[in-house]
Amino acid sequence: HFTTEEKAAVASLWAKVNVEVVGSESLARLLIVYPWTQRLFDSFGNLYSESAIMGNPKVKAHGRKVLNSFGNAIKHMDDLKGTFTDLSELHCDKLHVDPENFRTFPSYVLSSFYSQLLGNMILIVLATHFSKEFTPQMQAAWQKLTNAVANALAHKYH
Ligand code: ZNH
Repeated sequence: HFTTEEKAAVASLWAKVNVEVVGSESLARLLIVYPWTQRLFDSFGNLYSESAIMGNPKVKAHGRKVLNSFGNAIKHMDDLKGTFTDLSELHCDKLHVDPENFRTFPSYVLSSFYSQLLGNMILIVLATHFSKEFTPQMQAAWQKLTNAVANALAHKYH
């Protein structure tokens, strides 16, 4: 559950976020730092180098889509599970495709785990874009949100 202060903190930063820039950079970083996540995006074409990933138009478009969905979550912070019901189903199916060593985990575990990783990338990108405003309180509120979104995305199969 989010306090009034946490909601206000998240909303105040969100109002200044460039969804295109932060979304594409976060997804690009996920693909660079955890290269095995590239496997889920084989239709995206050239992901062979850092600059290829950063410049890939499909990474940009998908990053924007994912962050817009985050923006929708910010409007419904009291009902994240309800907000992500359909997306949860989609992700638990999609993210099933995975390297051998992950096959032992059910898809909702993967879905949550991958989303935690992406959430951490979003935190890093926000921190670099809003250095002064990204106070410990701000960081804590966003961390709570990214964790809650990851849980909501995996909720359908719990
Ligand atoms: Zn995801 C899709 C959101 C995470 C992978 N996604 C998607 C979409 C959205 C999202 C909105 C679209 C849908 C439709 O179209 O209907 N995601 C999201 C969010 C998050 C996520 C909010 C958080 C956190 N994802 C994720 C991750 C991954 C993913 C982590 C991996 C790694 N997704 C995905 C895929 C897809 C999606 C693969 C599909 C794509 C295409 O296009 O095909």
